[in-house]
Amino acid sequence: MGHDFAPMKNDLIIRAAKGEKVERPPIWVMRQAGRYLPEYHEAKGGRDFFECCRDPEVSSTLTLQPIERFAGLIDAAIIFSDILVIPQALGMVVEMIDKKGPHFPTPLVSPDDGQYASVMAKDTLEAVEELEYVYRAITMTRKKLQGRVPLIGFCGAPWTLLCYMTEGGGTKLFVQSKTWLYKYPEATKALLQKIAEVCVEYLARQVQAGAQLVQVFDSWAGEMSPTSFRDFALPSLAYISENLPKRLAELGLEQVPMILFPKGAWYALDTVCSREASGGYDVIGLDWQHAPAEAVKTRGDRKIVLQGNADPGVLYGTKEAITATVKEMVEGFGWAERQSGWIVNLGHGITPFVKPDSLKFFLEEIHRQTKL
Ligand code: 1CP
Repeated sequence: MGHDFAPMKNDLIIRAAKGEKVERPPIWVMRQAGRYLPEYHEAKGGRDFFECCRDPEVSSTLTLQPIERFAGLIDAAIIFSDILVIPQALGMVVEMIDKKGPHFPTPLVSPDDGQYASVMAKDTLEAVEELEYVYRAITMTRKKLQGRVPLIGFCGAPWTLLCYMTEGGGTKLFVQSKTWLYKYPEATKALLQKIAEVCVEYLARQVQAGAQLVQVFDSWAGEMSPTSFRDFALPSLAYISENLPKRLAELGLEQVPMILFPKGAWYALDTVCSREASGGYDVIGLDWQHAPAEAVKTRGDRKIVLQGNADPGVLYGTKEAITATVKEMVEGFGWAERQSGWIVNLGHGITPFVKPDSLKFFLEEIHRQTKL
């Protein structure tokens, strides 16, 4: 199923993700399409969030908004969707409540719960078939991009998805997910493995549809202890990075760079930079609690690219504050000496109420300070 996409005019992020020397560091921003953009609200109108995800025309329009607004300053698009489409594909009901976030009316309660059995029994291929609308949105977006910048596909990491599936939404206490982890460890491992299998197939289908890099969002990795990360999260993350390349080869598709964003897992940076432990992610996303120079030291001479990691909150601050944060990154990631090994991003998604012009200034500062 080959597509006839336009040749790439800007493939900077793909070259950088492979560890190549590049003319400037590529930039994209997590959640770059979203609530801080007035045009997002305009295009979304009163529509339900998941309804927008399911409509390829709307999803591709939203994906392109930051690319158009920040033309020439931004080097990748990320498909407009959500990590919670996997629980939906596994048969769970997920609603998006305005200004509150995701809500599962019936989260997973215990391994004896009939819903756990039906999630586990759901056929993986059948589950990913239900996400056909994502693949159509990706293909449509690639066409609309006309080679301007590469398109990133994504999924939620198994542990982060398990948190939502058991908590039923966002949480501060992690009562249910920790109950699963420490009371039902075997059922938890089985569920993480099931989700990992779906992730592999789902990402492969996104690549088949036109995604040129993929990112795995482990937004709640920081809730684990180093031991629980090693015993629970890591095997499922390694399963994805080991099996996606095999699946792509089986489907006759080109390999794509893989990015892992284990938010808050500073304790595991050395581990996730190790191909033996994490299976082979090309890029590790850092949140803002890493000092860039320290993260570079931890990486050492391993051929892993670091992505990040400005505090998203700096975009509420002054131009001077943004300039200083950019300077710390440019120096800390050793841009002038290396000209490789770094993809610029924030340390987490851009937040609502940020003025789009503050992001523009951040992007311009990166361009200015990395000029060789
Ligand atoms: O440009 C883009 O990045 C848009 C695509 C995108 C992505 C990559 C969206 C749209 N969501 C995500 C990933 C996502 N979704 C993550 C991982 C990244 C992260 O840690 O932020 C997570 C945890 C979610 C779950 C989710 N979806 C939340 C967080 C809830 C919590 O626990 O605090 C929320 C608020 C959403 C809704 C959502 N997803 C995306 C948008 C634009 C929105 C806001 C919807 C709206 O109110 O209009």
